[in-house]
Amino acid sequence: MSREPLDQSRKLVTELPGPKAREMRESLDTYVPKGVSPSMPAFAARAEGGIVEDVDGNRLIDLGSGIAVTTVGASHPKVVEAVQEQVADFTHTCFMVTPYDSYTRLAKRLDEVVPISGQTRSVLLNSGAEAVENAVKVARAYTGKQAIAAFDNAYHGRTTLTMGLTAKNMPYKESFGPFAPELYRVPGSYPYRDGLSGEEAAQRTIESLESQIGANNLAAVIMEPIQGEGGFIVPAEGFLAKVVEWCKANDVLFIADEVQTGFTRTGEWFASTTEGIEPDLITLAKGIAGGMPLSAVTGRAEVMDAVHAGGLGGTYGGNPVAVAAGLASLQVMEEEGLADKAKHIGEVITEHFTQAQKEDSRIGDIRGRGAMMAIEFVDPETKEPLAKLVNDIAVEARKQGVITLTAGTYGNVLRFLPPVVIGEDLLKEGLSVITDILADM
Ligand code: PLZ
Repeated sequence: MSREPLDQSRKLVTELPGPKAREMRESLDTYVPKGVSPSMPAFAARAEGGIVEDVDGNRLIDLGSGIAVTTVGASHPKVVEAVQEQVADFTHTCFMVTPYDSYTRLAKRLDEVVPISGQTRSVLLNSGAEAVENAVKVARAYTGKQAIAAFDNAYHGRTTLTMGLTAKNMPYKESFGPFAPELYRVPGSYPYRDGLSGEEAAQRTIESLESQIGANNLAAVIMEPIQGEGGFIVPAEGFLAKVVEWCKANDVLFIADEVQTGFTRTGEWFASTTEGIEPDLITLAKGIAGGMPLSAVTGRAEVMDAVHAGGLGGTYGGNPVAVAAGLASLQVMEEEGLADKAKHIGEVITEHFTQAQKEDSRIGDIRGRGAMMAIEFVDPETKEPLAKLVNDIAVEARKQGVITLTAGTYGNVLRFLPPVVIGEDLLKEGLSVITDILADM
């Protein structure tokens, strides 16, 4: 089935929300609980490359990729073809009942790209949170220990276990306790705010791990190599390597949560590579399958095999349609050199906001890596977080047809996660919309 390609330009033919979107929103508010609250004043009709077209015919610039998912674009032709073929063959058998080879082929492909030397094995699942849950199960089974340490500003999901690992209360945890036991939080590295070198921050982390948990009780340390929802916090150089070194010396596993940073997003297959670390387990999701729900835990074979037969699984885990999309997406990433494209996107965004920062000192920090960049807005005198400003910018940008995401423990971070296939002109236009709004505020 071939269709006209979606024009890669922004175009507003109605105000946002348009008349159809208004009606749909009314219906949404009737039938969908307010706990689920979409931010865009538009309803999607189609999406491709760097554009989402809405039901009223407006074309929006996508600077969010559905939260870092559509790295290869929302309907890459190769992914569409792979999905259509698979859907016609079979939609489901349950891998735990009647296996299919594509699952294994994807596991083999992950073995080739993850930054873990030696044989790895992968279990395929449905969501990022489910991957984190399973990594914790594996780590406990392997070490025979229970405690899991996560960091300040961490985000690992919304399920009962992963909420406990996630740092921020509103909106993720408020009124949902009690949380699972044996989850601990330790300070990490936030160079813009703590002013510590990687070495100093790691020392602080290690002291906390030793004094509050004890290596004898600690199964694993879990960390996002760049903290995502927490505000795209890039740890100071050397921080991660030091923490991983401590883990290895103390029989504690290190789990890299690369759900958001993975699959070329930061300019390498995985952010762990840039940090020079080798995790024992990696959690993967989002970019893995071009928008189909799929996740994975990939880890050293010896560690993964600590779990007894039947101990890992789930009805839909590694669904064949999602797996087909995964295989196709990884191929696209390689063929189209998306890691290099992501690096270039990082340069364009950095350049744009470095210019803007010269005129506007509320731009406190420009950080991130590759196609995962963020701006932290602060009061220039006090460094107080400017959450309202960020929210106002995001709301206005959305009205002007630019899909914009916020982040940060204090809500004062504007983050950019464009599809890595986005055209450069489109990206620059999206960024200009944002800096023009900023100049007016
Ligand atoms: N680990 C590092 O970034 C998901 C969440 C959006 P799921 N981040 C986006 C929201 O408000 O729910 C994420 C992540 C990291 C785990 C997860 C969880 O992945 O696929 O959303 O479960």
